[in-house]
Amino acid sequence: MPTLYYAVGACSLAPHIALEWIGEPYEAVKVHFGSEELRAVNPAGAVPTFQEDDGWILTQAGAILDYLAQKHPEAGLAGGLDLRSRAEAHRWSAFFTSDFHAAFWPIFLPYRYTADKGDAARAAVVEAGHSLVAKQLAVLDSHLEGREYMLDGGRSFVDAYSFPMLRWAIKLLPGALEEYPNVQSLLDRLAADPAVQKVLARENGG
Ligand SMILES: N[C@@H](CCC(=O)N[C@@H](CS)C(=O)NCC(=O)O)C(=O)O
Repeated sequence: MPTLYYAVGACSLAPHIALEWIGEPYEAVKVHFGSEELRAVNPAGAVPTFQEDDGWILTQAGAILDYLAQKHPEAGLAGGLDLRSRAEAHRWSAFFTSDFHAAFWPIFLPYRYTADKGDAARAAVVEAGHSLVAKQLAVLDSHLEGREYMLDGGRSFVDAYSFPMLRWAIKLLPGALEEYPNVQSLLDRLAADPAVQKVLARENGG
């Protein structure tokens, strides 16, 4: 059975949601970052890691999401099929990988961004992370004006990709999503989805 290795609440939540939307059998295995079990399938020790039933392994959230959407066209998660729709899907997938996800690193791992071990230096890095996240939320909010989902034509794998990061933002950003009503609406829409709720309950041991 296809297997997703995930960590609770991490970016692996995105392919976890996509698998649930697709509705075909899969196994979800909870792992810890860098654990021996995880490194046996992905030497980077990171999630998400996806394994097909013939043993083939795919890493990188954007690649896994795109692969799942292409593998299951019947689920309608790929967005449109014309050249520009494909480009839009890649554009926003890249945004979540490179711009939005990366904006959280200084908040999650401030010690990687300063050699100064003091609390003030650490707090300054975290604050810089908050600004980075806010910048990306403004981009997202403007894109979502007048839209229900990230891509034309309804729900797609890109919306699944947004979900873990929007949860991080609402928890970590001073002011949460107050200044980003369109982003808040997307988060609310996804949080109300029964498949999303099922995955959250599973990840949290429910
Ligand atoms: N570029 C990778 C990043 C994966 C990543 O860094 N995942 C985090 C969780 S959100 C992780 O596993 N961190 C643990 C580590 O790198 O040791 C992707 O998009 O899949």
